[in-house]
Amino acid sequence: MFRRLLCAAALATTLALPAAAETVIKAGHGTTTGHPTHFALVRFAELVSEKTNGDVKVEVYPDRQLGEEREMVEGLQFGSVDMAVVSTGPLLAFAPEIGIVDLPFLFRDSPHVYATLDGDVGKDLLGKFDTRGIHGLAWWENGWRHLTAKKEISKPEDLTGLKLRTMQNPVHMAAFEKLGASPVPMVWGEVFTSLGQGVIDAQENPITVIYVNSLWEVQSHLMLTGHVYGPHVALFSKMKWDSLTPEQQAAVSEAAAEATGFQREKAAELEKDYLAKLKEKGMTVVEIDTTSFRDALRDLAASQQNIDPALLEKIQSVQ
Ligand code: EAX
Repeated sequence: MFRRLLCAAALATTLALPAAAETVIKAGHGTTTGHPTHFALVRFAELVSEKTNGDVKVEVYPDRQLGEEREMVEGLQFGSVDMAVVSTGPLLAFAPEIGIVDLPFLFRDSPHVYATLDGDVGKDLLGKFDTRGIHGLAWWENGWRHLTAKKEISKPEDLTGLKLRTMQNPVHMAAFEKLGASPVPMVWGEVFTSLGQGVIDAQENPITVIYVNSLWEVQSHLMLTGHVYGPHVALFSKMKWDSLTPEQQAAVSEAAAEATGFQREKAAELEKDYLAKLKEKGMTVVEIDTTSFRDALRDLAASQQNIDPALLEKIQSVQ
């Protein structure tokens, strides 16, 4: 009798259903492993694994391994990329309404940014992606964008005729044209070489992006303009999202929300550290009175067809 029981138990084990097939999420971003977004995605992956008891695994692909930012977003629509964390550069092509966050000098400070993006304004904007095959997950942080060049720029006149690389973002292009520069829209992967070859003279990005991409080697001056707050939007393929169980969707959403707070703290910590390092690398760092830039851009919003005046007023009134 005992032998028969043992055999039955052994048979049952071999016939036991294999563990549920692991779900894999391929997540890409366009900057290096030293950027706060990479730390956030690694933390997000840990949280997703914990919250799904290992059933869902996030694979992180930095450095544009899954393509330039726009290619990654297209990949979300086709299903070749499951998650991408990107700047707003390419996003206006997918959800024009997002352009409002690109307005220079829109946000007063980081608390104003977080109160806006973590409230119904941010949730509504993320919802704009739903009809475009994309699920908006969270507002992570690229950082406050500053100007770099091969000379000091302290007023708009200093930008006259300067070939300034912008993201492929009509709001940024219009802003720098208004300031007197010649905007050159360009994917991020070409910027370092183009600066080195003199194809472009200047660019603008957060301190973390400037440092982790060694821009001190091709730009001598960093002007702390903080002219735009740059989000890194965490986006999910709708195809992939719909293939998850409700429990897995809840786990992914919770993990993204927890990683948001982690990422913003990491961004602030790294920005301080990297600014000191840029000075050590010999960059001339200039504090800028941005009044003349703000004055020159006063009527920019009215000139942009995708900017909803009511939403602009709502954002400006957020406390
Ligand atoms: O996402 O294109 C840009 O200037 C972005 O800030 C950069 O790729 C990091």
